[in-house]
This record gives sequence, structure tokens and C-alpha cells, in this order.
Amino acid sequence: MSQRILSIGICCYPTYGGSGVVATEVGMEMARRGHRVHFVSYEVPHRLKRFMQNVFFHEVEVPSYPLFSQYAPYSIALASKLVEVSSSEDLDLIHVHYALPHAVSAFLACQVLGTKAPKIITTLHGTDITVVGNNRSYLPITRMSILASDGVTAVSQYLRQATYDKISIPTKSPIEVIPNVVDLEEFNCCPDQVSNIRSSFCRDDGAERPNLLCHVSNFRPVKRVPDVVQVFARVCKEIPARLILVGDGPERSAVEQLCRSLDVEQDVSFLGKQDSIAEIISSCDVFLLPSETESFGLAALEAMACCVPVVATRAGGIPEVVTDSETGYLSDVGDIETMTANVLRILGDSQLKAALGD
Ligand code: GMT
Repeated sequence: MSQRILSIGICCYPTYGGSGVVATEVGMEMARRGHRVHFVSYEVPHRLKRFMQNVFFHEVEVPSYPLFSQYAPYSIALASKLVEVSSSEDLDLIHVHYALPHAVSAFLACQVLGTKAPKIITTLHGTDITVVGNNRSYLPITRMSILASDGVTAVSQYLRQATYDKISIPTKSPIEVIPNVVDLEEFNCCPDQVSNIRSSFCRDDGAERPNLLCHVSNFRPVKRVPDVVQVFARVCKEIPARLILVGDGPERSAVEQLCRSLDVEQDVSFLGKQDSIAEIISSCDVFLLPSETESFGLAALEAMACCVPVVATRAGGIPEVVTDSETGYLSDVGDIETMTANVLRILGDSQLKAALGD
């Protein structure tokens, strides 16, 4: 039987967050399978910055107006753009990633489109449920937009349950768990690039510093990046090591200050936002993810795809991704001492490191 070619709209945040990454990877894979995929956002998603057949981008413009000076209505501009794209491209479905405000805008667009409305699939990613979505200011509308969707997916069992509990979605409403994905063509052990990157981090002060720790995030409080630095400072007291921090966000200045106060700033590299993180992660020995809450932890999955053991917290959906003592080690949130011990255990035993990485 021949496959039906679908016309799919995808709404996502275009920034470096995991929801935008997953949305882009899924959209590109649908395009490879012959479907026509229309990304709708305020910017081109950062993993989409090369031409691909069957992939199209539609920019949402939010016109300014003196009355909007503080709050321009992006959700309404997005809904209008979805109406436009749906009419011109005859969309079969709109797949929204991150409920707020995307699911609400899709709902609004479908109200306008009436009988010609496409189906709505909503993928819940994390803080759209665990932090923002259940805030009183957003809860009723988040709940309505989830219930109005034709299909709802969550990235982990943990997030599925949190949606039932925190948003009061009745358990008879099905939420399908579809875990995060990783492109193994891009994220693998990258042996060619590893030695170059390693040597650029290891030998810049003339000393051999073979132990590389890595963390990738958007530097929001929920990621607990200061814990990464605290662990690193303790590791440095035992063995020579370097820390590579990839990403940027609100906590960065405070983290830089912490590095100075713990006197480890010489051994920490702040790389900021990077495009080819697979090579960087592959060059490292341990990946740290000490998050306060994490619905899945895409960065941990990417590290594991690069054969790098993960030292993380037992928070949210992380235990569904990292198996304690098998692909890394888990401990309680804020338990710096145990995380330090686990890092030292991995760095001190190359066979253990290889086994966890495998
Ligand atoms: O929910 C967020 O904080 C934003 C979102 C994003 O856009 O980065 O992150 C979430 O979605 C990722 C992809 O599904 C998950 O891997 C992350 O665990 C999740 N972040 C949190 O739950 C904090």
C-alpha cells in the first residue's frame, strides 16, 4: 500500500532548548520520509540551518504597536500564521512542541478554520507542565488546550503522570509516552574529532590534564549549574581535571563568579552556545546533569550516544534515561559529595568508564 503524504505544521521554540531540538529532528525525519513539513516560529530553529527537501519555514511576525510596548501578543500572531499556513498548504495536522502558548494558538487557529481545521498533536516537554503550565496564571488555558488536542504525547512516564497530577487531566484522556530521540549519525563516539578537541583542552597550559568533565544546558536555575562547579572543584582537589561548559543563560554570570571564588576558573572553559556539540561531548570523560527537575534530559541521551558516562540526579524522568550503575550514576538532588565520588570512581577506572560508556 502506498504511503499517504502528509502536510504537517510544526510549532516549536527555535532556541537551543531540547523541545526545539526534538521538534526539528522529528520534522526532518518526516521530511526524509516524503512528508511536507512546515515549521512555524519566530525564527528558524537552530538545528534547521541547512536546506532540506520537503522542509519549509514560515516566520511569525509580531507587529509592534505603542499599546503593546510591554506585552506583544505572540500567541495571537502565531495563531494567525497557523491559519494562513494551514489554508495555503492544506495542513493535515499541526504538531505543537511545548504546550505554552503553542497548543493554545493551534486551538485558536482551528476554531477559525472550522471544518477545514487540521488535527492537533501536542507534545509536552517538561516545564510546560511542571513549572509554568501549572502556575495559576496559565493553568486553565493549558488544561483546555491539552484536552482539546487530538493527540497528546509526553517525553517520559514521569511527565505523563505529572500531567495527570498537576494539570488535573482525567486519566481516561490518553497521553502517549514517546521518549526524546537522538540522531546517531551525528551523535556517536566521533573518534576522528576527539583527539583534536581533547588536546586543545588538555594542553593549553603545558600540563597534561586528561580528565575532562562536561555539562551542556541553558543555564537556568533548574539545571543547578553551580552544583556542576562544586563537584568539579572537589574533583580538582584529588586529580587534575578540566570542566567544559556549553550553553548560555541567566545563571552564567553567577557560575563564572562561583568559579572565581572556588579558584578553579583557570580550569573551566565557558564555550557558550555551540552548534556541533557532539564532537565536544565525545571528547569528554564524564557528563554532569545535576538538575533539580528534568522531564527527560535530552543532553544525557546525547552524551550516552557519544559513549560518555553520565553522572546525574535521580530527578523526574532522568532514571528512565540513565540506568544507575549501568550507563552512569544517579544521586539525590544537591548531593555534591556522592556526585563527586561517582565522578572520581569513573575517572579512576578506565575499564569501568568504558563499560558505562558502552
Ligand atoms: O521544559 C523545559 O525546560 C524546556 C524544554 C526545552 O525546550 O529545553 O526542556 C524539556 O524538554 C526536553 C526535550 O523533551 C527534555 O529533554 C528536558 O528534560 C525538558 N526540561 C526540563 O524538564 C527541565
